[in-house]
Amino acid sequence: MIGRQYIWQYVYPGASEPDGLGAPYAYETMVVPTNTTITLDIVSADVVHSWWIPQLGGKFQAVPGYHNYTWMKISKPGYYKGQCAFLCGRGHARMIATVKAVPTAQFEAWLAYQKQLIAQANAAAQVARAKLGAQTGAGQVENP
Ligand SMILES: [Cu+2]
Repeated sequence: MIGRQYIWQYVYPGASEPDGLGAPYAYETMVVPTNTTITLDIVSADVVHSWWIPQLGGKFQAVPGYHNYTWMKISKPGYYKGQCAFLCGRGHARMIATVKAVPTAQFEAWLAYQKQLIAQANAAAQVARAKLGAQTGAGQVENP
């Protein structure tokens, strides 16, 4: 989980590249399977934030340069809503957080779809890079 002014990003395991790229991710809403222990590695990209969803327990700070860890296990499917609980700048009030808990099969389908979207985007980028690489002359732009 990455806190940044002014949005929460949730990066799931499953990076296809060593630098972490290719991992499925989501903003604002973290989709999780029910009846499963979810471990969270909480970091910040800029300033201190605090992830707080009252129905799921206490506040967890995202502090630059540190990792904070917690876990949760949700039995009831549904939406759990919260808000950044540490004044982090002008957009703090808009820094909302939601956990969407769904049955495991639904979560697996969602995750597979996210991976598929990333694979499609990577394939499209590869085509675009090849096209750019085939062009001659610096700064030459193909007319669409
Ligand atoms: Cu905040």
